[in-house]
Amino acid sequence: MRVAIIGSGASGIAAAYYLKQAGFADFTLFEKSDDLGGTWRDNRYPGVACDVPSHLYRFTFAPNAEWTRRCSPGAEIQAYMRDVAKQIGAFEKIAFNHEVTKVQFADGGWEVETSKGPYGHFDAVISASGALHHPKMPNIDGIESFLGRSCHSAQWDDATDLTGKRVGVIGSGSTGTQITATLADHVQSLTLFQRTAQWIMPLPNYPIAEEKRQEYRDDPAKMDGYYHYLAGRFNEVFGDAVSGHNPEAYEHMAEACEENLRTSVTDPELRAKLTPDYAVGCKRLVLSDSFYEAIQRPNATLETGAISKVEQNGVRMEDGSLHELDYLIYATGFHAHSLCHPMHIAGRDGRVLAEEWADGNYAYRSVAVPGFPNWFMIGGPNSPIGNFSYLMTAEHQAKYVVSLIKEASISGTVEPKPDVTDAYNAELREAMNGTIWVSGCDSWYFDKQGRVASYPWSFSRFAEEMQTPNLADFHIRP
Ligand code: NA7
Repeated sequence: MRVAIIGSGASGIAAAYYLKQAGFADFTLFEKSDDLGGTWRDNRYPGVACDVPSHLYRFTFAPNAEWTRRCSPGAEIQAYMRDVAKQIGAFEKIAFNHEVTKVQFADGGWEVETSKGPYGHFDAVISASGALHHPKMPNIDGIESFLGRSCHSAQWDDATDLTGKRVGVIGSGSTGTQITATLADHVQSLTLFQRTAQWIMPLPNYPIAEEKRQEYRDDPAKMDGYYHYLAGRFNEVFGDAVSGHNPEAYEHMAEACEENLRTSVTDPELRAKLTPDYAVGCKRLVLSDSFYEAIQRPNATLETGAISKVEQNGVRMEDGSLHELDYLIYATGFHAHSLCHPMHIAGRDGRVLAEEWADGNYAYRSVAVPGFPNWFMIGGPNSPIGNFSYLMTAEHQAKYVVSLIKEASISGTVEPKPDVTDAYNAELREAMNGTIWVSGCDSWYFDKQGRVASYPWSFSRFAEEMQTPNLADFHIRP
C-alpha cells in the first residue's frame, strides 16, 4: 500500500507511527508549510501553552521525561513533535511546502496533486489536516485602517517586542486569556475586549523540577503510571463531566470555577463583568491560574462594551470612547468547521466532499465518508474536540484507520455504508441534546447549521468504538 498522509501535525505523526507499526512503510506526509507540528507551529503568541497537562499531552509511544511545566509552553511541544517525527522515521517522509490541492479517486486509488503540481498515485489517503488552522478575523469595520501593528494570534511575528506598548487583545477564549495573562506584566497597558465572559478553571501551572525529571528518566514505569493516572482524571472525569456522563465531577468542576471567580476577583464590578451567563463548560473551559490576577493589574482594562470599529489610532466603542493602541491582537479563533478545506476531494462517481458536506460535515465514526473509498481522516467530523486529550483521540483514530488500510491491502477498497453512516449520525445528534454544549451559549463547537461538532459520549465508549472496525459496516470491493 502506498499511503498519502495530508498534514504533519500531531494527527499526521500518529498516522505515520501506526502505519509503520503495521508494516506499511511506503507513505508520504504532505505538509503545506516548511515545518511540521500543525497547531504548535502556527501558534507562537506570548503565553501559548497546552491546556492539557504535558505528561498526558504526549504520544503513548513517545514518553518524555523532559517536560518543564505541568502544562508546557507551545515551543516545547513543537520541539517534542519534531523529535518524535525524527525518532519514528516520519520526518524524512515529509514533503514540505507541498500543499495538497486536489485528490481524485481513480483506478482504485487516489491521484494526489499539490501546489507544485501532480504528485502521484496512492492506494489510500489519510487526511490529518487539522481543525483549528484557518484564522478567523472578526467582522469589524476599519480593521485595515489601523496605523499601529496588528495580527491574528495564529500569525504571530516572533520578532515582535511589545515592551512599553499599548496593546489591545480582541477575544477572551483560551488564546486571549493566555495572551492577557502573559503580556499584562510587560506592556504599558493592556486592554482586553471581551464580548462574552468565560468560566475559568484554576489549573496551577507549576514547573517540573529537575529532580522529578530525573526520577522519570530513571523510572519510565513511574512516568507511565502518571500518564495513566492523568488519562483517567482527564478523560473519565473532565471529559465525561462536560459530556454529561459524570454529574458528580461536573458539580465539582462548576464549583471550582465559581469559587475561582469569587475568591480571585475582589472588585464586585469587575467580577460581574467576568461572570458568564451560561453554564460552566458550555463554551470550552479556559484553564488558567494567572488570568484573573493579570486582568486586575493597574495597567489592565477589561472592556466589555460593544466595538463600533477599528480606527487609525485604536478601537472605537459604540459609546463613542476610543482605546488608543500601538498593537492589536485578534484572538478571535478559527474557522473550525472548514475541515479538509480548501482541497478539492473528488470521490467515486463524481462525488465531491465539499458538496457532500454542504449541509454540514459528517462521517462514519469521524474517520470515513461513503463514496470516498480508502479515504480516511484523523480529527474528522465529530471527533472529540472538547473533551479528551487530542493526542489520545488521534492515536485511537490512527489505529482504527490503519486497521481499515490493512483490510484494504487484502481486499481492495473500503468505504462505510451510507445507511450505517446515517444511523450513526442520527444517534450522535440525538445524544448531543444531553450535553452541556447545547445548554445555552454560542461557541466554536457549533457549525453553520447549529450542530455541535464534538463527540457526545464517554471516553470509554470512544475507546470501545475505535477498538476494532466492524467490517460489516463497510463496502469492501476488489
Ligand atoms: P475561541 O475560543 O473561538 O475564542 C474567540 C474569542 O474571540 C471569543 O472570546 C469570541 O467572543 C471573540 N470574538 C470573535 N469575534 C469577535 C468579534 N467580532 N468581536 C469581539 N470578540 C470576538 O478561539 P481561541 O483561539 O481562544 O481558542 C480556540 C481553541 O484553540 C481553544 O478552545 C482551544 O481548544 C485551542 P465570543 O465568545 O464568541 O463572544
